[in-house]
Amino acid sequence: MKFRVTDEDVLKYRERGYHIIPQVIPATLLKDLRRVATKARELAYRDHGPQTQRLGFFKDYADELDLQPFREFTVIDGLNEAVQQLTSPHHIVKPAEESGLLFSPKERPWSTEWHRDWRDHVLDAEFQEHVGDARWQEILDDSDFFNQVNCPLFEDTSTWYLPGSHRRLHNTETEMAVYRSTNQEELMDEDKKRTDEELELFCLRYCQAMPGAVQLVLNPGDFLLYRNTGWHIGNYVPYRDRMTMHTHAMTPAFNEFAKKYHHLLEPREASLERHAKLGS
Ligand SMILES: O=C(O)CCC(=O)C(=O)O
Repeated sequence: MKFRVTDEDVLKYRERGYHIIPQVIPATLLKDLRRVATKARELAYRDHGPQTQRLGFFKDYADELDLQPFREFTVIDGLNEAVQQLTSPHHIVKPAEESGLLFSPKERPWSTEWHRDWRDHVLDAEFQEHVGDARWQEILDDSDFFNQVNCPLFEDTSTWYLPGSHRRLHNTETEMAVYRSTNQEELMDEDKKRTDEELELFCLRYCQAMPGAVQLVLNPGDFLLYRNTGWHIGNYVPYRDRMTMHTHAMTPAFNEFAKKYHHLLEPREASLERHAKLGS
């Protein structure tokens, strides 16, 4: 096997909810990816405003972006085998055309709220109607679902994660107190109450307030796989040159789930887009 994954890594991935495979991107591909990611960042700022944190679905940009390096990323020799070792033989890294990149903002710091993907982004009534607690617990326990990837082209310390939270149906009181201590408007300083430095430190303190959370330190080409049903957060500063491949390890079951319920996430996506534009 090209990238080493031990039995202990597999066990830890199940328990903690994240694992980093070091340096999966070879140097020549890293150079090509940095070149196209720089162009992609311009397009992201152009289309979603200077405070945006992502560009998704490269296939929508096929006329403007050279997609070849992204295609090469998804089929890096030995990568799917390493992911499958950590998860199951039917996991596969999502095709590049359907993937995206995460960026640093151009103008001001900001952070997302602490969140657990999917459950926190759909309305309660719709969640109960379409999924419900019992099915959700099965999904949390099933590693076929929600395996997200961050793979940075430059050093990246933006992502924080709370190990072991990915399989819990309910949050603790302390976690909810941290979550409720602020909101997205304040974390983006929409009222422009803070200087850039005050805002940066405010966001950092909010990340640090989550008990047991770890700041993930990713070097160029490191491949972070994480169950994004665990508490996590992205904390952004313009001085960090962030360009991070952002994708998923997919399975047939997760594909089906994502397609079936994609419409439930639309209000959340519209809200992030609105915040990114307001924040600029
Ligand atoms: O920027 C990050 O690393 C986190 C992104 C995030 O929170 C998400 O995709 O749900």
